Amino acid sequence: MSFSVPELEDAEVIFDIGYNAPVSHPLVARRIVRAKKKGCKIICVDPRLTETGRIATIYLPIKGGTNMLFLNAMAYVMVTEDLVDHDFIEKHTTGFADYAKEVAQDKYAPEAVAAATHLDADDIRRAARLFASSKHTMSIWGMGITQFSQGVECVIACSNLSLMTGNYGHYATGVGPVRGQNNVQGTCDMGVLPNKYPGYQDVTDDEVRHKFEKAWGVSLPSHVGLPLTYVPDKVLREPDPQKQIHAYYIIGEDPAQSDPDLPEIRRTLSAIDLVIVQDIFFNKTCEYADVVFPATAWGEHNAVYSACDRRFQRVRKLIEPQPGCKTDWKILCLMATAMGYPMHYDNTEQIWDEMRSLCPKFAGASYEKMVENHGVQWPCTEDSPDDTGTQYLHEGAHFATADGKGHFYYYPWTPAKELESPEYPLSLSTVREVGHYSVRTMTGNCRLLADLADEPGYIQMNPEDCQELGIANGDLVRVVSKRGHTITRCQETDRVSKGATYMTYQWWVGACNELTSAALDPKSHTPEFKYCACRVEKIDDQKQAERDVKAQYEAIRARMGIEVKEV
Ligand SMILES: Nc1nc2c(c(=O)[nH]1)N[C@H]1C(S)=C(S)[C@@H](COP(=O)(O)OP(=O)(O)OC[C@H]3O[C@@H](n4cnc5c(=O)[nH]c(N)nc54)[C@H](O)[C@@H]3O)O[C@H]1N2
Ligand SMILES: Nc1nc2c(c(=O)[nH]1)N[C@H]1C(S)=C(S)[C@@H](COP(=O)(O)OP(=O)(O)OC[C@H]3O[C@@H](n4cnc5c(=O)[nH]c(N)nc54)[C@H](O)[C@@H]3O)O[C@H]1N2
Ligand SMILES: [Mo]
Repeated sequence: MSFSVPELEDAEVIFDIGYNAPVSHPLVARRIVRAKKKGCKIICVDPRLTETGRIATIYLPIKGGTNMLFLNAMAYVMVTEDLVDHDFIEKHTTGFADYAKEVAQDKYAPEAVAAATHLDADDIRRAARLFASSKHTMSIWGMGITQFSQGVECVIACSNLSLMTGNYGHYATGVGPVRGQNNVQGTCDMGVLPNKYPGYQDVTDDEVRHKFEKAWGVSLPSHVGLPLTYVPDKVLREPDPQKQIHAYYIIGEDPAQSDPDLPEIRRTLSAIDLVIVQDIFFNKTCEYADVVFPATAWGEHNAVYSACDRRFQRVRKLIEPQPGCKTDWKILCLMATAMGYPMHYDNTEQIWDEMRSLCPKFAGASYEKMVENHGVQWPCTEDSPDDTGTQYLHEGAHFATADGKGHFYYYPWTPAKELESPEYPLSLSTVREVGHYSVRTMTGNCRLLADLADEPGYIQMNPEDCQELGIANGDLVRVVSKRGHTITRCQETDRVSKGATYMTYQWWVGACNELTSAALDPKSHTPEFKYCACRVEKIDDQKQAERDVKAQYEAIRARMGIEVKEV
């Protein structure tokens, strides 16, 4: 994220695309509301009418899977109506002329993309003019941009709009990919990526590799590792025994619930020789585990989390953990030691300081500074007290590229990999809901939250589709895709368009990942969770279906060792 979350309150225009802050990040949502109260204009682009869409100045109910067409149409208007910042483009960017020529093609005129994007051409023109009208336009996006086979290219297309209008490099402007979990930014910062060491240093860079080899007294491979989403392929389809995966050590992840195409994930987990799961609960993946390591949860250990705006924050231990549980770092030390590499640290600060000594971007972010300054935002390169970190990136529009400039790249639209067909006539997008968290280990056993929403979840459908299928609000329905099927409850709502359906991926019984496709973005290797084709079937015997759901739910809970108390 180039800016800091609090800056959103001083935005003049917020461009919100594929991101549902009121559900996913209520604290960010509050900043958006405060900005609006101060006069900020909001553009919201989402196929479903979200609460942000409801308070938006311009709400654009885009047809799912057409982000790039829309973004190129926005660029078309900016270029052809000459709304761009020529001075900024000349001083701080490269590649604009070629890019402008591409996006100015007739096929990107709002009138030309209106049919495919389901948008009104005038609304697109109004949105482009509003975006370009301010130097405090802040863009925020989420999974509605990234969870597509064309995710990365759409991120770049969003960035182009900010570059073209001079919306980079000063206070309350720039781009905000709003990240997922409290510490997903931290996992990337700390090198939990197949191509990076901590601090975004390349594993293919010899100098960097030698630095880590020297610090750890080991030799390290010079090739890029495998992304998570390639595991099924390397277990089920890899002919070369040297390249097959035989062991899978899973820390704080529940692929048997959160990965796409669960029937294939189950085949994968069953076929691997060794599965180790390290978690704070017995999750669905634990059913396939040979070994389970019980770890401590937040509040039971000291830690540092990075927020999505690059902010390291200290988190402290409040209570003693359950007997038998160890912190994640202690379990890792014991594993390393057992495997022949004695690893010892006295506390988390020692680990943190070692990391700082190896990562120039984070070198100055000491525990002390984090406490004094309510967190430290990287880059923070100097140990001296003067360097308190970086609130926003690219100050003065100096970019972190070799030539210091922002580069324009043009991409044509590529549709989602699986589209509606006569057999599967509806599109399925999978999203989040406010009362439950990802794989639901952390929220599923709380009665208050269960009162808000419970198994088997629901599928949001347009009233016209419900009527055509003879399904009423609240009915149990069967949802089927090429990969599998699941059972869930119909939620009739005119917030979604005809032909489009939405499920949340929080449910164990109504698990939408039985249906989703493992089509990946070639650059980020992120699955296309936001688009596949499905069909919804009416269930005639509702009473039997209710009994089946209850039985399935109880069986899963029993396997997970959850005591079911009737109240
Ligand atoms: N309560 C709660 N909060 C959470 C989570 C949770 O499980 N529960 N999960 C956390 C995690 S891991 C993450 S990554 C974040 C994610 O937070 P968000 O990015 O907000 O997540 P989603 O709800 O998956 O998707 C956002 C929006 O994209 C829209 N969308 C779908 N298809 C398209 C499309 O083609 N174009 C456009 N423009 N939009 C589209 C959806 O309608 C949805 O409103 O939330 C985090 N916060
Ligand atoms: N269909 C569909 N699927 C999706 C998505 C979608 O939009 N649609 N979104 C995707 C996204 S963005 C994400 S991030 C993933 C999330 O999916 P996951 O990462 O699988 O789910 P989480 O619930 O975030 O947590 C994973 C596990 O971490 C455990 N855990 C929590 N704290 C700790 C800890 O301190 N230590 C250890 N060792 N374990 C801990 C939890 O109990 C849980 O079992 O799902 C993805 N899957
Ligand atoms: Mo996420």
